[in-house]
Amino acid sequence: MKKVITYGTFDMLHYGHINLLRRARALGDYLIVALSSDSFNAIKNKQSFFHYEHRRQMLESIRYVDLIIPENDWEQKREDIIKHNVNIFVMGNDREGKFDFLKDICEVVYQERTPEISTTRIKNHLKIR
Ligand code: C2G
Repeated sequence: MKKVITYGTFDMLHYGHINLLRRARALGDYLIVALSSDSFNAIKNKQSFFHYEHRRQMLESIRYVDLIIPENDWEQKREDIIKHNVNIFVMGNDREGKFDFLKDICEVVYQERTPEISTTRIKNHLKIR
């Protein structure tokens, strides 16, 4: 079984996230999403509209997602990949190159971001903080 992992906040789930999840899952047989906790969002300077539990609830309803684990810090990736026997690490190419240090333990794939859509854009349009 080829296992894939990806990380993110996935706030206000939109089709850009879904494209990422669908493409990540298509690279293997099992997709783990490490979902940023509310405390880690604060470290990332991200104020998510939905708290972790609601973001988790929405993500787990997506057919491409097989397992959700919390992402609590920047440093846990290596441990997660080893612990879950992950073969492929996937992130959007807005962070191209940032995770190449993981190449000694898994394949690292940066996927094209979906243009025109972002949580920030949705929030601004709806005038949400
Ligand atoms: N994404 C995308 N296209 C968009 C918007 C987002 O492909 N239009 C991808 C991002 O590139 C990312 C994933 O969807 O791979 C989740 O997006 P965010 O929640 O914004 O992820 P981020 O906060 O950058 O999390 O340790 C990694 C961090 O947790 C990264």
